[in-house]
Amino acid sequence: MQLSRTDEMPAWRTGLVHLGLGAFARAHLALYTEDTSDAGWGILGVSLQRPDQRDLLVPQDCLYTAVERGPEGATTRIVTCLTGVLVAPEDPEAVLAAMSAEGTRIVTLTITEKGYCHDPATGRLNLAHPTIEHDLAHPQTPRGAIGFLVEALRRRRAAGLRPFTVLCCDNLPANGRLVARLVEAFAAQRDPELAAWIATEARFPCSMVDRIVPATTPADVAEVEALTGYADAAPVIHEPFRQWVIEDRFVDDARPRWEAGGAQFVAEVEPFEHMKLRLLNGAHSALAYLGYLGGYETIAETMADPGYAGFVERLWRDEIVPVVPPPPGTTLLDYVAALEARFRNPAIRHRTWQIAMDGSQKLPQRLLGTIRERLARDAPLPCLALVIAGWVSYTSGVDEQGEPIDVRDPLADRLRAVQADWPEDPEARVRAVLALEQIFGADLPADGRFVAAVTAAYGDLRTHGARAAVSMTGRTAPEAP
Ligand code: CS2
Repeated sequence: MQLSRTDEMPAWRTGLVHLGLGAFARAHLALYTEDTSDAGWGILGVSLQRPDQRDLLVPQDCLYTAVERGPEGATTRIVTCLTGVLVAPEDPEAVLAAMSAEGTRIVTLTITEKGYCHDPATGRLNLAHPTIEHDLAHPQTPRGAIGFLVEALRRRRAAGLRPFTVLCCDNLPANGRLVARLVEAFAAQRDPELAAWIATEARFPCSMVDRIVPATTPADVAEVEALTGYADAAPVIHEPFRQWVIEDRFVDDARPRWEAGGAQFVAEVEPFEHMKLRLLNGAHSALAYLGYLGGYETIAETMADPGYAGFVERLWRDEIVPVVPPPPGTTLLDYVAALEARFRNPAIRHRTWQIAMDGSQKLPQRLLGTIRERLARDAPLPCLALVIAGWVSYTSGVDEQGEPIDVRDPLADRLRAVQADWPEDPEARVRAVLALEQIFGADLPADGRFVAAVTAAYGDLRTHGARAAVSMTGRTAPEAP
């Protein structure tokens, strides 16, 4: 049977435009919105690149199945709150019209780290980025999220409308403030008065989002039909856990009652975000690079290896937890115990290769902040150093068997080229990668303790291989023979 709308379903109207309609937003934002049962807050999804989501969703009336997979089994739910899907490159005007419509009060974003066209080390807008250059030269037909936001805000101002709230749902530090800075910097290039209006009238709340949502596979599609009896070309698969902590700062207080689904509205998101980015995402990236190099396909498989489970435990307990301040009402060791169970969930097949993507954009907020904290305390960081060494090794593009790795990263070519300059000299290779200031800033490459720790860890990886290096790193006492 085909999925199609029925009279019993709520008649959602667009109140929110979402840029970057991927599996994560459909399994997080959309479910929280569905839980409000407030039909005035339907979501119009926008794909900034490819037509795939639209092509799959529109023929089924923009309905889809959310499949919750826990260790004990799966439950399904039909999501109804999507009002349409637009494909920006095909019709940027339609996207701008929707964003500047009076009924649109919020624009949410999940465009991944690289979608912001910023310098990950400093958080500043990269004016030399091809998308930014294009959008400044052709502001009426933008390609990137920042260009769309600024043009839509300009149109709202020209039409005498209130601005929308921009709610960033990507894993970036102080994500609302970051986007505000980028939008204002871009707007200032176009019109300083517009930039000033945005700065005073618009709102960019910070938020911390959390739910593990692996990419949907053909096997998932087949399983959903077997479970539900419906043919759904675009289901999303997610874990039971979800969390959303949002700074309560919206234009005219216009927002859905997301607390109905358990979202927390707080004055200060930063402690929650630090905890999540550094403990969850930091460990995810660690398992992604070192697990991939060790020959593991998914996070759950990697965690099933006691060598890796012990490593990530030491990474959390000895190196990250001591330098992360706990958010109000949270015990970090409980948080970590819950994370371990989430990572072990065998029903979620989250590929190490998927998480390994775009490391150059992810490392700063996931790992380098923690590394700076430890260096400031002159504290050892063997596990963190091994993770960075794992990333260096991964981005060389060749695995431990000499097979090519499909490295997806905006800096992939650069990373490979830098390493290829030093075929016979591993230390020089590591130094050359760590010297990339857009990732490591100016401070880390100049810190002899950091460079020495990563170089030593890289040596261990090459000599012993990832599985053995992981098992031995960070143990205070050597293992009994
Ligand atoms: C993952 C995240 O792909 C990745 O880099 O670390 O998508 C992670 O699954 C989510 O942030 C969990 O909330």
